[in-house]
Amino acid sequence: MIMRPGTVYPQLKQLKAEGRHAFAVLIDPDSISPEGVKRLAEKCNDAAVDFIFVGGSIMVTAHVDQCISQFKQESDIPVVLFPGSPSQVSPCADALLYLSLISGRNPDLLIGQHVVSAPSIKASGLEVISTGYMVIDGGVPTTVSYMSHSAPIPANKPDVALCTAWAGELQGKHVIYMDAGSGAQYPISSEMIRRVSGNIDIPLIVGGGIRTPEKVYENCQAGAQVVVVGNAIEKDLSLIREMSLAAKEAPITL
Ligand code: 1GP
Repeated sequence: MIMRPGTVYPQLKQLKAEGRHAFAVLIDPDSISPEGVKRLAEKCNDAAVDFIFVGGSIMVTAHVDQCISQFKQESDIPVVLFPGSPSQVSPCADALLYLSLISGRNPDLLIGQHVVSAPSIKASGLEVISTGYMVIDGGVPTTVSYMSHSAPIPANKPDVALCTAWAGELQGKHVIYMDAGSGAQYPISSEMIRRVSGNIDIPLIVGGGIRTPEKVYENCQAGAQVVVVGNAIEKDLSLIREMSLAAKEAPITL
């Protein structure tokens, strides 16, 4: 079985090495129409968005394939799967975030579902990016915390976040993804992002509850390599341009 040579992870590593920042738009295939995908692709192309993340909690595989294929007809932006369950693996994407919920204590989300999905991932040939996934308390219960019976890391405990990220790094994860959860009331604090990013050698992805270009800038300034926004863009496509620009204009963080 031949795994596709990666193009996404080298880009993430380069961002980290050069202290630069990128912007990703999260699409939930269940809540976008075919016309919506086309409109979104145009906006993302115009705004030079760096990555498209595709994920959702209850996605149906047929939608995922269709949505990605359609996006790819309109755009060359790399599409990265951010799956909520093993059924969401699509060979149409460019890469897959292979998530282990390292902030939780549920063996199923640390290794169980990985065993179940391994054959289809191998067969897909996707670029696989081993990801330490950390849920941070964003003020409202998240789907992932509910489904996994795992408490998120408290928002005011940057040291717990750092130790968790370190553990992920020591286990050989390629990236750390800190997520306050879709629609979080409070996005992750700059203090926590700075603490984690400044002390790990692997790229850091941050998302959840980010609603303004200023917040995107702030998160990048604190050291996030990639900032991900979903909900806010679903409501207002015009945010894409300013948010993408904010990530690119943020100062270099080494
Ligand atoms: C990606 O879960 C986030 O990490 C997306 O969150 O939908 O709140 O932007 P929003």
